[in-house]
Amino acid sequence: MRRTWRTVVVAAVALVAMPAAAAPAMPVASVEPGVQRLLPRPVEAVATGRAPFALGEGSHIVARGAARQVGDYLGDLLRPATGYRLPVTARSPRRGDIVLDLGPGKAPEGHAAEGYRLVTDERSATISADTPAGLFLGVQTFRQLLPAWAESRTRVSAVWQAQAARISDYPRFAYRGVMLDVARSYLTVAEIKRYIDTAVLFKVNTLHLHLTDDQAWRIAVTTPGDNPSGLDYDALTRVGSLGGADVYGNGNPLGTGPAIRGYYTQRDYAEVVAHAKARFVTVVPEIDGPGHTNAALASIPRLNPDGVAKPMNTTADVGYSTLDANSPVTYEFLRTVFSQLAALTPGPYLHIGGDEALVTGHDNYLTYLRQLLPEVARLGKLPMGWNEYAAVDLPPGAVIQFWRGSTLADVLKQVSRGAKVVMSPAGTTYIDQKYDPSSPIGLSWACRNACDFDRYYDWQPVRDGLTESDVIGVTAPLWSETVRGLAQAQWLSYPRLVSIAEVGWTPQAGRNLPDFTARLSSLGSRLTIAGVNFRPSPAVPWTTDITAPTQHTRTLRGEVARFTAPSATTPLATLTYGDGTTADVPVTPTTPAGPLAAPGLWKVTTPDHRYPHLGTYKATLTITTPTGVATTHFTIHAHH
Ligand code: TNX
Repeated sequence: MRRTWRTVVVAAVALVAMPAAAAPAMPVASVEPGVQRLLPRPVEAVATGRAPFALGEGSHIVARGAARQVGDYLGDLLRPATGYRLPVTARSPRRGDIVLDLGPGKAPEGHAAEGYRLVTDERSATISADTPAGLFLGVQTFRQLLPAWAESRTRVSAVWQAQAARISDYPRFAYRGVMLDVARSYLTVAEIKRYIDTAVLFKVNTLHLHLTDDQAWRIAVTTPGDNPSGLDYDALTRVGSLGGADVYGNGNPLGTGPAIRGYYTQRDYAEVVAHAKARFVTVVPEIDGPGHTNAALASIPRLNPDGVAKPMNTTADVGYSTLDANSPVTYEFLRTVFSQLAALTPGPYLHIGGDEALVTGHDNYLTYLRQLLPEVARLGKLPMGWNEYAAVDLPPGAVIQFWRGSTLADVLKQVSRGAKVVMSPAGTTYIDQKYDPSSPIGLSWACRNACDFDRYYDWQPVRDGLTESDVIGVTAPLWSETVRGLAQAQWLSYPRLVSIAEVGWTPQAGRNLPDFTARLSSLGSRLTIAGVNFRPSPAVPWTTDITAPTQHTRTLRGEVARFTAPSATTPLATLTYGDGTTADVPVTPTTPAGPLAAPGLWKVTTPDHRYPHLGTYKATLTITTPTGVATTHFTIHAHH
């Protein structure tokens, strides 16, 4: 339950000194102000004032045909916390069912690809869309209308209600991305999957994987039968994957420890792609070149003009390496790599990098792109590249990832010829940057002092002479020179990735910072309960959610409740037992907070408390944190 000032239930509890009559079996209901806390903000959402939707023991998920896979996904999400069976069936909807209604003309007009409608009331929660992707996005909205406890992987006592609302929603941009730099520091397949699972909650639909760089090569390439130059592709992982970004050029450590090593077999990669696809996320693989290629040059000697392998280099240095634009071996190599990647990648794009080729030479840079781009086309894919690559003529539909303005004239020229732009301006999308100088990890070249969610929110992605239709979306790159593993990746991502997700989803006119900040306040609970790390920004008035199950005991003892308190170091719990006794009771975090870790759930325990008489008591638990006071009520059936 939420803090009292946001709930409708404060009333109920005349603090009973005597056993309460006819106490409810469940904690007292609170209907959360659902539509006001959705992230990203929908195009149109109204609270209708009807009775809320209530998910119950007997609820079904009604989903037919191609809607079934989304129904299965939703069932898997909600079963652990609710403990309900939630069968996915084709029955005609009954009261309390979730209905996934798929069909032409169901989404808001003109938004068939990803648009959806969501109506919740006492009869049902109905999501309608033209496509399974639209249903999936509607499911993410519905998920946020439920109590944050719905994210729990274990059963929780809560009232599974969603505010009655009518929502009509669709994205501003089709491409809403996040980029993981697994080259500088590795993430396991399981970590990438977990990362995806969280990002989709905010309607992120693209995962850009930066697979190779100077420091390491992370994707297995098999040696093809047709191998004219006899290249040893196995060396890319045997040698190239052993690197990582460990230290700055001056030898100082980059992160909390050395970079994490590893690589993906093609099966691993396919597994990530399949996991993403099941969540309507497109994977965009990047093989950077002609610069950022030291790991390849260190793995395969023949890629070097002198035939001698470069040494691996595990500093963060870049800008010193280049493939040889004038060697046929280079293109033989690239053809092998990109054709294998294309075969494993259902999405339309192959990202060719193209950034910071500082020692390639301009003519050689042009030569490289003019030879590589036709290969991409031959594989049936559209090229994507960092904005430098707009130096050559691009095919219509090619995508320019705009990270800095230095090549703006080229970008505008290519856009006028039919190229599209994904905005990743470093100063407002690079989530690898420190939040502020006190951040233990992160770089600070692109954003120096105040780099919290507000800066990443408050910008206009259509600018610099570009029009709305030139821009297909946004991406938040998480460069990983300083990132070690999933928890740190999450810490840098949340809440800033949510800012970028809303920039990508919500119309500019529908966005403003105070409103976004207010909506963020309930995000901390949801992430805490989901077990997702984040940085509890001091600028957000984080809310507390409490769960306290009904008790059947004459002597109350041990754990009585759990709660979230994202930024509190010493929350205070006061328990009014319902028999005239009140006491401050101990709280302990399930996982402690640290400079790189938000606290986990807190537990409330009570010293043994024996009720004076048999009967039913109504207890009240109040949690006080620096950002507010939250109250819940629970029932104790005091029997023998
Ligand atoms: C610049 S952005 C890079 C990356 C680094 C990043 C660190 C871009 C296209 N190149 O190689 O990892 O800065 O913030």
